Amino acid sequence: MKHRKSLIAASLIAAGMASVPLAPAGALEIKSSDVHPMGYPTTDAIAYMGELLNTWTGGRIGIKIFHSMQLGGEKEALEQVQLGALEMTRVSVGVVGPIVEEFNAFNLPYFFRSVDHMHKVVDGEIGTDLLNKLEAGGLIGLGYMDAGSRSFYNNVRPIKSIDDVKGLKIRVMQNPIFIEMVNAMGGNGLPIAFNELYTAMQTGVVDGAENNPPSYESGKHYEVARYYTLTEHLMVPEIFVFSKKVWDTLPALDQQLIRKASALAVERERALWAAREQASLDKLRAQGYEIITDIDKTPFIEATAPVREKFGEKFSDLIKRAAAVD
Ligand code: GTR
Repeated sequence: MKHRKSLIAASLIAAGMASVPLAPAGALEIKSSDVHPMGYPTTDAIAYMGELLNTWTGGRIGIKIFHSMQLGGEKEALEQVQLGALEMTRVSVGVVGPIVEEFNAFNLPYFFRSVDHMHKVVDGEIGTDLLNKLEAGGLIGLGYMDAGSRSFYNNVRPIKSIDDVKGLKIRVMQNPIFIEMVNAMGGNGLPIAFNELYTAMQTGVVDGAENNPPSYESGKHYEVARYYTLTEHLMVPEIFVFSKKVWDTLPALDQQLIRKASALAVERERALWAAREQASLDKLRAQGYEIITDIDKTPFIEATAPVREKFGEKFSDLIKRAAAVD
């Protein structure tokens, strides 16, 4: 009897095991982080990339997205990817300067002439060269995404001219260029991680920050910094990168599939971006937020000339090449 019972148990276990699908050989779950929630152009594009990989490989490769700052800020995420603890992350080029210094050209205020100019630079030789340089820093650059232009918001006063920036404590991304940029305009730039920003504004550690309309809207920053002025002083692209440590262990075919899916994710993000930028502005206006658009940018451009000179000096050739792209 005892013997029979254990036989049944054994066969049940065997049956149970047979019904659990075994992970296909060479299965790869790509963990990818983003500070934005799902439903944002960048996270949606990475989710789309995951769907493509899933379909192409019959479920062998997939992407699990750690969104909404679950893994902290962008600096930490990049470190995790360099170590190979995380396979992928999508970050702003704003925090990539310490890894490949030339990226800082894209972080200079009023650097790109237009979205079209930015696309031509990042999609051309310059953009590709810079992505390739990431390899020495332990990262595989997979592509650029759009993030529009960044503008000021704060809770003290509407910025109607550069004089209104005077004395404002403005949060910036963790890069000295942005601190000096705000200081050059008369404000006080303070580097704070994105995941700490809302509280920093709420508690008055800073008076405001600067970002594109979708981030301002999606992060509900308007709740604690109601005055938004389209100074459009930065046009910082975003990138998504893969851990070189993990990449080097992948078969060439998987690398190709990831590259192919990345290119399609870029296309998807750019289409989503254009629509989202407009939708965010519409939503804010509908909620009664006044967005100042008729601002004279010339004093802002002039005030930041020393920042472009100081930080651009080291890569003046690259800057000339980018300026010549049309
Ligand atoms: C957003 C960007 C994020 C992050 C954030 C910030 O526009 O999409 O990657 O860089 O700005 O200000 O930290």
